[in-house]
Amino acid sequence: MAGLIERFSHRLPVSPETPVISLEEGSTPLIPAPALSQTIGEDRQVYLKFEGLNPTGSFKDRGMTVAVSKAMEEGSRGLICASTGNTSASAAAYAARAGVPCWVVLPAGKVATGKLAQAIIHGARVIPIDGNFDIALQRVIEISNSEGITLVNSVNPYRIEGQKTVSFEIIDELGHAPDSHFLPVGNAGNITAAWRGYSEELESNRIPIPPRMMGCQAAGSAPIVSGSVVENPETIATAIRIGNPASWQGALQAVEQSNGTILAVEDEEILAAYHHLASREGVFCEPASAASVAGLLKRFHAGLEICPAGGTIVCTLTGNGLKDPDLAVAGTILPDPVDADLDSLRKAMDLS
Ligand code: AN7
Repeated sequence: MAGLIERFSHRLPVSPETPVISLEEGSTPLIPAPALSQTIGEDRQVYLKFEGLNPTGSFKDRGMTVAVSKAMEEGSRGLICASTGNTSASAAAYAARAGVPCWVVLPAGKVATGKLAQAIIHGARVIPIDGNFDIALQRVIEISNSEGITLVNSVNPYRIEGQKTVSFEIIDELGHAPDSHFLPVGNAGNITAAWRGYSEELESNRIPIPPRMMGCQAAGSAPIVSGSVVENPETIATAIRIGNPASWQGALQAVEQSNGTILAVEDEEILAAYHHLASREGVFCEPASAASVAGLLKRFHAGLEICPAGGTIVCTLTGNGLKDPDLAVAGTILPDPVDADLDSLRKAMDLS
């Protein structure tokens, strides 16, 4: 399958002169979630848009291919971003592909191991800071302006353009828009982008009504829910540990125009959804991604409206579970090795 720019060139700000920097991103599966659908009941179908199957393991690649291609077209001398991890992994990979340097500024000690490994192996200059994502973002905005290095956080408009394509794919695959779309919210670029995609489909009469946009923030990092900046955001879902989202207005617009909402989910609810997805649906996403499913289940259990009977719900799973292996194995104890003979193995299998 071709990359996004090739597939959607007529709907992206590119021209034949744009050098395409692609890793064949997008075209991710829309996986039915039978166990979740059964829980929700009333013949409602839940689908998981598994963005963790993008080339670097997260949805960020959709925006990155457009941002980096445009940067190359403009003759950029390098890329910079602040990141809770996934943006840095994606930026590092596309910078390697484009052959330009990449600097990533990260909150020290708060980035999942897999993401850090990616940034390093792709050759980015990794700079951990004593400060959170929000401070890192302020700094890279200042430095990119003064040094003429391209900022590839989602404040770069090309990131949002690339990420809007997720909505095109969902509509193509379902043959219609879902009734509700749940997704995790951190810096709020993704909800802004997905809403732009649906809005464009609405304007061009490809769908009659768009879905309700249901953004899910971690309770300890839920500035849009509380209506004020969170100075010291906390959550186990480090990807969305963000207290002052850059696309705050975009998120508000998405929920206002779509009659949706932004809700907060507790870390325990995120972890429950994370384990449910892995053990019941066979889908291993990272904790932040499970916030979408946590939000769906929270509203369902609270008796709040989620989607009409017989309707369709899409939950975006933004990143791959392998990004955060430490969390996956935390709290488990690996059994001691047993002898390699069949009897010992049978015994270890606990077959009675
Ligand atoms: C797995 O990498 O902000 O609301 O610096 O990695 O568009 O910010 C990551 C965000 C959801 C939130 N799920 O998306 C970064 C970064 C995962 C993420 C989000 C992120 P936005």
